[in-house]
Amino acid sequence: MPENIIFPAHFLPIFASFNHLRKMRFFLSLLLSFICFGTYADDGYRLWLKYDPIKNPALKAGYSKKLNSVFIQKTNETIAVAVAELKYATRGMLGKEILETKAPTSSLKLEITKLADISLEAFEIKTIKTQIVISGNTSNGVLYGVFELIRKMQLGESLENINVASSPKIHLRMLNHWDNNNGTIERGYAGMSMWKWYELPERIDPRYIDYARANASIGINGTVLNNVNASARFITGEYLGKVKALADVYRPYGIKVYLSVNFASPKILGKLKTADPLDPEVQKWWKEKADEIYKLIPDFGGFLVKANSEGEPGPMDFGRTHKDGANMLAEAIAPHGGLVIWRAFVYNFDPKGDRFAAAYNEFKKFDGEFLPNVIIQVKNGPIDFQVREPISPLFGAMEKTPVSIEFQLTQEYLGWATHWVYEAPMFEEVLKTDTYAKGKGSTVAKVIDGEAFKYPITSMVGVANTGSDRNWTGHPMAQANWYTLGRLAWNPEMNSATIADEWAKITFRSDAKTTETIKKLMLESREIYVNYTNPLGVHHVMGESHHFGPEPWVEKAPRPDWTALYYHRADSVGIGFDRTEKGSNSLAQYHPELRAKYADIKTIEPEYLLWFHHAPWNMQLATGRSVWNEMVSRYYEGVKSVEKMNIEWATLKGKVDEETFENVSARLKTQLKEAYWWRDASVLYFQKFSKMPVPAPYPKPTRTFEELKALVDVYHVR
Ligand code: BDP
Repeated sequence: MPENIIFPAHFLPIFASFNHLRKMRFFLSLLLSFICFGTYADDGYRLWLKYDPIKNPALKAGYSKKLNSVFIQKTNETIAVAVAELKYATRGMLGKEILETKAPTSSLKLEITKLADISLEAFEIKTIKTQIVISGNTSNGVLYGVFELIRKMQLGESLENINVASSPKIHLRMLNHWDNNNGTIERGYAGMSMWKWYELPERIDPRYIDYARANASIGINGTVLNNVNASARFITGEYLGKVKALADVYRPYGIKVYLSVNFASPKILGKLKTADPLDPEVQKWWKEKADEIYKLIPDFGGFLVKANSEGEPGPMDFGRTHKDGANMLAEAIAPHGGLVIWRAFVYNFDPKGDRFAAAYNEFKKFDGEFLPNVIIQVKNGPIDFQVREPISPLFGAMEKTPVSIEFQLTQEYLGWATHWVYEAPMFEEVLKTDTYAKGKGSTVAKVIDGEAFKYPITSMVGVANTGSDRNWTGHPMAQANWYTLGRLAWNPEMNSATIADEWAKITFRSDAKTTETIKKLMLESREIYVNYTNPLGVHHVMGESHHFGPEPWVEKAPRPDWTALYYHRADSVGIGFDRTEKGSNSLAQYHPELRAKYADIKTIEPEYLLWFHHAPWNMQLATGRSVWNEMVSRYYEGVKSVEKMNIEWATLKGKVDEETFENVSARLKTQLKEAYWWRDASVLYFQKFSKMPVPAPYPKPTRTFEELKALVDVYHVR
C-alpha cells in the first residue's frame, strides 16, 4: 500500500538525489511539512481519499470506539484490500489502526451473505447490537460498503445505529481513457498518460493502485485503457501481457479492463487482405484474438469501438453496416462473456444534412438487430461534448438495444485545465431531461438505468480527465468531475449540489463557511463558463481542431461541419441553426413533447435558442432584451462572474491548503484573462453581422478584432 502522506513537491528532487535518504524521506517530509507549513502539505495526490486526523475529539473518540477491531468472516483479495483501506483510514483519521481479530465479537464485521437486493455489488451497513456489520452478496459489495463507511467518517457523520442499504443503478460505471501507447493523451490536459507501457508488465507504478482505490471508492468498475482512435498495437501479444498486468492490479478493486480496438486490426496485425466483418477469415481472426485475450485475462471486459468516424476504419469501408461490424465482434467475444461497446459518434458528411441528425439516422434503423452483448455508447449531446447541448435524440429512441451515455470529464470544450468548471450541473441537466419515450417522466436517467426500456445491461461512461500530473487532473477542482462520474453512475438521480457538498467536505476538510464558499463556486462555475463562451445556445465556436479559446470566425476547414459558421450561421438577419420544420427538421427526431419544448422560437428556453432557431438580432426575449443585447450582456456578465470567482476564492487564503490555494488562484487569473478574450473576440466578431452597438452599461472592447484573433498564437495552442 503506498504511503498516504505526501511530500511537499519541491523537496522531492533533493531527496531523490540522496538514495540513502530515501527510506527516511517519509519522516523527513513530515517534519519539513510541519516546519514549513505547520500542517500537512497537500499537492492533491490523495484526491478525496484524505485520511487526515479528525480534529473534533468527541467525534474521534466515538469513531475509535466503533472501529476498534474488525472480524472478517472470510477473506479473498478484494476483502484484503478493503481491510487494508480500513486500516489506512483509521490510522490516518483516528491515529490508531483498526485491529484484525478472530473474535466475532469485534466492533466491526465484514461478511459475504445473501442480501435482499440481488445486485452483486449491493451492500448493507447495519448496526446489530453493539456491532457494525458491512455485508455484501460478493466481496465487491463489501468493498463498496467499506468505502461508504469511510466516507461517512470523512463527512463527520454519526456511526450510531447505522442502517444503510445501497446498490448501483447502473451496471457498468466506466472511465474511457484516450491514452496512446506513446504516452500522450488525446485531449488530455493533466500531463502524460499514467500507464507507463515501456515499464509494464514488470513494474507496477504505485499510482496504478491509487487509481484503483480512487475508482473503487466511488464505485467505478471498468476502465478502457486506450484511445478510441485506437492503435492496433494494444491487442498484440506484446501489449496484452502489459494489459494483463494492469488487469491483475485492478481486479481486487472490482475493476475490469477493456480495450479500444482498431477495426482494421485483421489487416494491420493479421496481414489479411480485408477487415470485412462478413469475411470468414476476418471472423476467425477476431475469434482467435478473443480466445488469446481471455486466456490471459479471463475477466476481460470487452471492446470499445469507434468505427467509420473521423477517419477511423469500420465496416462501411467494406460496404457493410455498423450492425454487421458490431455483431461480428460480439460473436467473437460472446463465448467469453465479453461486451462490444459500439460508439454512436458518427457523422458522415452530407452537404444537405445536419450533423445533429447523423447518429440517429445511422442507428435507429438497427434498433433490436444488435446481438445481446452489444451496447451502443452515445455522447450526451448530438454534436460533440459542447458547452451546453440538448440531449441526443438516441436516448428514448432505442427501445430494444441498450444505449449508454458518454460524458466528457476532460475539459476539451470547457476550457482545458485553466477554467474551473464543475460539470455535475451539466450532467444533471442531461439526466433530468425528459425524453417522453414512455410518457412523461422517461428521463435520460431512466433510459440509461434501464428502467424505461428494461435494458438488460446498462452503462455510464466518463472520458477521463486524469494524467501524470501530481494532482491527477491538472486543475485541482477538476477532481470533482471524476468524483461526480462515479457518484452519478451509482445513482443517476443524485443531484449536483449533494455531490458538491460531499466532495468539497472530504477534499478540503475545512470549516463550514469555507465549504459553503467552495460549493457555491462549484455550482455556479458551469453556467458562468457558458455565459462568457457560448451564450443562448450558440455552439461549436471554439478554436479549430485544438478546441481552445474562441474562433467563431472559422469559415473554412477540411469539412464544413468542422467550421464554426456551419453552426452559428450568423448573417445580417440573425444567428443560430434552424432545426425546425422550416430548417433541417432534426427536431423531428425527438418525441413530440420534447420537440414542442424547442420548436417555438417564442417559448423556447433562451439557453437552447440558437441550437434550434435562426433568431433575428432584434427579436425581443422574455428577459426584455433583444437577442443581440442578451447575448452581449451574457458575455459581459460571464466575465464579471469570473472576476467575482477570483475575489471569492481569495477569501479562502489560510482556510484551504496553501499549495491548492495558490494553484487555484493562479488558474483563476488565467481563466479571467481567457474569459475577456472569449467575450471580446466573440462580441466583435458577431457585431460584424448584427451591426448593433454594445449596449449600456457595458464598455466597448478596447482591443481590436485582429488583435484578439491573433491571440490563439500567443497561447501556443496550434
Ligand atoms: C472529439 C475529439 C476527438 C475525439 C472524438 C471522439 O475532438 O479528439 O477523438 O471526439 O470522441 O470531441 O471520438
